[in-house]
Amino acid sequence: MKRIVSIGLALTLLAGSIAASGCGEKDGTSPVTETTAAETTAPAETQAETEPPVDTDLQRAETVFDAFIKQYYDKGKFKNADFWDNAEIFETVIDAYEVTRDEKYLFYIKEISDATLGAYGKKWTWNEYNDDIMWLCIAYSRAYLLTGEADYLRYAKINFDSVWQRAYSEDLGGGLWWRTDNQTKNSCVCGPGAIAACLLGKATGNEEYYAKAKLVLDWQIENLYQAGLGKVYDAIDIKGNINKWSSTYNQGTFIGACMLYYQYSGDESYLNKAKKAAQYAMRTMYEYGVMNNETEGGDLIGFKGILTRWISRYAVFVGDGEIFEWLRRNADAAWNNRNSKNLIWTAWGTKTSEKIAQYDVFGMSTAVALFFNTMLERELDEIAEKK
Ligand code: 7K2
Repeated sequence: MKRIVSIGLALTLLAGSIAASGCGEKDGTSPVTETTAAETTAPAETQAETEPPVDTDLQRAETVFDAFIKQYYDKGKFKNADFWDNAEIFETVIDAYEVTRDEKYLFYIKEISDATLGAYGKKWTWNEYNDDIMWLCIAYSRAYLLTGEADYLRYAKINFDSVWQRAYSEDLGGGLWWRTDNQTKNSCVCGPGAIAACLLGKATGNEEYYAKAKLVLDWQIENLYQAGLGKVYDAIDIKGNINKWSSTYNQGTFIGACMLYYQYSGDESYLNKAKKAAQYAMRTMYEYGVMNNETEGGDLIGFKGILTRWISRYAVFVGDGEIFEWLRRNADAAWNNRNSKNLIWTAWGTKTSEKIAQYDVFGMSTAVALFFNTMLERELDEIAEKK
């Protein structure tokens, strides 16, 4: 029987105060006929009294993680993952460690870091996409905050400082350029840039990083955010044309950036914006339903894992059970739609085909993030028990 993990997790990173262990059981019934070893549960009467109950949430998370690794992982590299896919799949593995504190994930973090540095070097500014570099800065900052490995902080800091230098400008009133051709300023670089800055502020104690986070976030709020709705717009071009499309990843990083900046500043207006943006995603974009879109192209397919990361941490921080109800609905649907290899495509409301060649690794990673991030709900249970 698998052990129940002790979960002293996200809030060490986010608020730094709550350490918890939890082992609540949740239903994981599945229509898939074959039974895997991981699903087998001893009947209650045959369970030794001293044995802990089976942790279904953890089993599901580990089952999809193991299946994903088996299919796509080789010595620190994910099959066919490009720079930003790799950064975000790296973040998903960091989620697994942050949520479970199981040391087995530290092995992957180190191996993925080694492979990432091997493939892309220690300085990533050869990449013309400023957003790509910010995503990897987030991954390395989080890895540092969780492990204390000084090199991780060094790579995050060097690269953030360099990309900030070239990406920040006063054109259009502020904000970060998406690429080095300086044509558009996008939420996909401003949100991650503000998050990376907050994490570096926390990691280094240097308040200048928080000042940078505020600079970018305030500009984004002014230019790429509809305050009434909580809707995050995609981008603005050099002529001032705004692309008002909203997406899970931009809602997610905006929520994360607002929450992190609130945790530093105590300015409630940021927390209110995180709330609005979370509600927009859950209520307006999905009407509390299962996320079953963003299935096209090489980018969209990886977006919703990013939303689960930041909306779950926000929900823990403010104690919002409704968000976890929604995430759990998504997790149940995704689990029930896994294929016989326990792989789950990014359309969580649709059965994953057995013909997996049609799927891209990035889109197969989002459910892994969903399962681990949904486990953060236990923090809420802990808080409720203490009250
Ligand atoms: O246009 C931008 C962004 O505003 C939009 O949300 C998405 C939608 O497309 C690009 S961002 C995608 C980039 C992410 N970084 C790596 C690049 O290779 C990739 O184009 O898809």
